[in-house]
Amino acid sequence: MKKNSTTHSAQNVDEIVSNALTELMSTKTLDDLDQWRIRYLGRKGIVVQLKRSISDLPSAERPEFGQTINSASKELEAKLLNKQEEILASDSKKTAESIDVTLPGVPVNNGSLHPITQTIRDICDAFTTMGFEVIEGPEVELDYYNFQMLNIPKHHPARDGFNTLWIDQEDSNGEKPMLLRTHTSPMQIRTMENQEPPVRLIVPGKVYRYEATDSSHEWHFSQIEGLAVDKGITFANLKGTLYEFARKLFGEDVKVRFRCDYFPFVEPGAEMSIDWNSRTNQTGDANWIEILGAGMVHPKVLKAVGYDTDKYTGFAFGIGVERIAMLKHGIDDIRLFYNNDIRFLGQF
Ligand code: FA5
Repeated sequence: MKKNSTTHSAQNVDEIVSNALTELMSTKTLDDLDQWRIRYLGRKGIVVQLKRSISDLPSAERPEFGQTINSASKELEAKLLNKQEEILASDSKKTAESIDVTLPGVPVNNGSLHPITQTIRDICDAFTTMGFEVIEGPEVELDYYNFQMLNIPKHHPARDGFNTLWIDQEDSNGEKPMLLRTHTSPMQIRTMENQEPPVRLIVPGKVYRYEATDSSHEWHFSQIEGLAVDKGITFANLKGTLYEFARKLFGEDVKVRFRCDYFPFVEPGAEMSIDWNSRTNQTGDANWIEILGAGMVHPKVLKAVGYDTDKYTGFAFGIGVERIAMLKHGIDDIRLFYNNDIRFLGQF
């Protein structure tokens, strides 16, 4: 309403109030209601314009017209509040009605342990029931523990087999003394340096090698080292322990192959394999997957840590965890474990 159209009569005010209430009845939302409030009760709204127009009246008529406008204004404000409550109540009723409590719930996706973590736990369980203790060691290791104390001095050709990732830090001789451990075997030395026999432990952990990946090789993977040193330990104890481990993990009828192998820190050395075809219900000749290296701890290694080799002998092994997980679940590509594809990981 424009100022010059404001006429100064109670009848005119009644008309304005009546129009306002008709409009108010048709508002459905809080937004509509706010537009209505601005139009009638806002700072530049119709009620304010009416109030300003009082000064145009002869002073005798001003009080009565002022009262008319005040009561009109109060009425509009009260109706505004009522309408607001009405709209809010109907909104919450609509929300409540839109929830169908009889619908089935949305399934929640539970997280699960990574298959390699699960396999590490299974392997550790198998060995702890045989009396082995679980320990851990550093992934950034010294050449001294990773190679030298394991009978692999500098320039030994066996170093070529462990494609090493060196830490880029030189000592005063210009040599790099630190590396990412290429196997868990350094923990054999770290333990024996600080503990007298009997020793019976396993060491799960990550290892790193600078090598090309394929379906059975990763550049970072997990191993579980095993070490037992005591009086009278023989190669038969080693075989018996590893066969029992295989049976615990894969069942009584697991098909295992044990063959000679060479590692400078054991004598004699061996490797153990499991038949992929019998694990995955395939026919034909055995398809052997190497799962671990092992052997009797070399007397040079025992002497280097100060053990009496006339009294003590021991066996050691290093298990490839990913290979065990592949055989357990019939997974034919090791790289799947670390692609972080939830469609793969979600199966475990
Ligand atoms: C070693 O690492 C020795 N330290 C094992 C050992 C310990 C021997 C104690 C004697 C006494 P090797 O490099 O073969 O050995 O690795 C051991 C196992 O780790 C292998 O049998 C295999 O299962 C797994 N492995 C080796 N290289 C890879 C790789 N690139 N990716 C995945 N698994 C691997």
